[in-house]
Amino acid sequence: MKADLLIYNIGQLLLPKASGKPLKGEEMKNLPILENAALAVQDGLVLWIGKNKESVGIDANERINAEGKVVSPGLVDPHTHLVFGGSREDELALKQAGVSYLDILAKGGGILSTVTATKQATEKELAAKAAFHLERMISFGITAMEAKSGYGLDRETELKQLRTVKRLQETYPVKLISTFLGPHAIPPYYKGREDLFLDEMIGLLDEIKKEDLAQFADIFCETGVFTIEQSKRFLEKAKNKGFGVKIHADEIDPLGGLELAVSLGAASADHLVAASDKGIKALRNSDTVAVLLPGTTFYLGKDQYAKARTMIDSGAAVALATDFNPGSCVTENLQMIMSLAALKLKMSAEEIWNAVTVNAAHAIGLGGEAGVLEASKQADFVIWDVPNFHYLPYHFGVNHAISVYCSGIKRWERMPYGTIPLSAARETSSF
Ligand code: IZC
Ligand code: ZN
Repeated sequence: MKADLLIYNIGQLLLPKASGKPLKGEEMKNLPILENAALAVQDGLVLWIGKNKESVGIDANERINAEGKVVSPGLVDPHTHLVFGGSREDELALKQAGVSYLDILAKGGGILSTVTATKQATEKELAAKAAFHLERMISFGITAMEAKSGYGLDRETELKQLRTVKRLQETYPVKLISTFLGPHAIPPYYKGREDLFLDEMIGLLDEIKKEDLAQFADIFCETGVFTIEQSKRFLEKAKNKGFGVKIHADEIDPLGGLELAVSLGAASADHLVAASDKGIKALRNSDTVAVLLPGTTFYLGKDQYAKARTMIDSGAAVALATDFNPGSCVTENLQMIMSLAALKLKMSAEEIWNAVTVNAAHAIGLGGEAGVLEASKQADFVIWDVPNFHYLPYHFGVNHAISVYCSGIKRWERMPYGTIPLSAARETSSF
């Protein structure tokens, strides 16, 4: 057998199971693993997966020794606010002084401050900045992800953000899904006339569809932002126009966004820290994926995390995401989120790996296409510098990726240890 590339001597090859539906409840505990494995790639696709000893006959142009370490599908990040202008480090001191996220927003800061900076940036500047963050995400092992608009709140700037995502879709090898989040905050001019603003955002849906600028529509359903009724109105319109739907639901107050998501057949309901028991029960009987964002809870300094255990134990499908954004979760590191899922959400390592691969893919309409490694699928994978899959969430806050491949091409690689001559001790140390 001839191949372009052979990765051999893989200690654990993680093979999360793809099916037409996300993994729910007990199914999330099942993480198929092939030990002492090898992986062959041809023309950007997985050609063959098998035991290392069976790979000897493969005639590969390039051979990479994984040195007994872990290889997984590329990670999938199903909730990010990738494209924005400026930054909000000035709000950190306000947070330290006890001013809440919603209070900062109500005073014209928060999302609204990013809206001002995003309006001021040119499309080229936005693309350069988003590309910087996107490349960092790839370095952390992400090969498929979602990016939302929502820092425009007017036609011109929302379209500018969505076109930026399109530009990145065309120039980067990652699978990038675009979401229109026009109803992300109420512009000050529309205070008291929220429905009028919502009508304006609904009015953009046809144009966005025509230019194929977004695959999903999303809304921030929260106290002081959009009500349940407004969320229902917007998402129903979007769904009727052929968009997949998502919702920022029950992050701070339990408004019933989860119940709404399930009733609409949403691809995902995101945040869910304050989700009701009724909502969690409804989730169990649906294919809506609960996208949990523990990095945000951590960053906002909250004690109460989403009830991942109750959700999974009652049979729901859970995914994890960074929520990368300039206000409530400023990190591109999905590996850090995997650690928070272990420590704060009490998810097992098997559940966590499924949550950042197959289930995350389902949450953005890429079920079976991303987050999997199977013959004839795209060869998106990561070689990790960890001895087993339990190790990654355990050792937190760092980047464990050795190299990251999209369609069989190495797109990121860390500096090999030993290239910086610090000490002879590193020759004998591992991890
Ligand atoms: O910029 O604060 N929660 N939207 C809803 C965000 C966080 C992003 C931001
Ligand atoms: Zn968000």
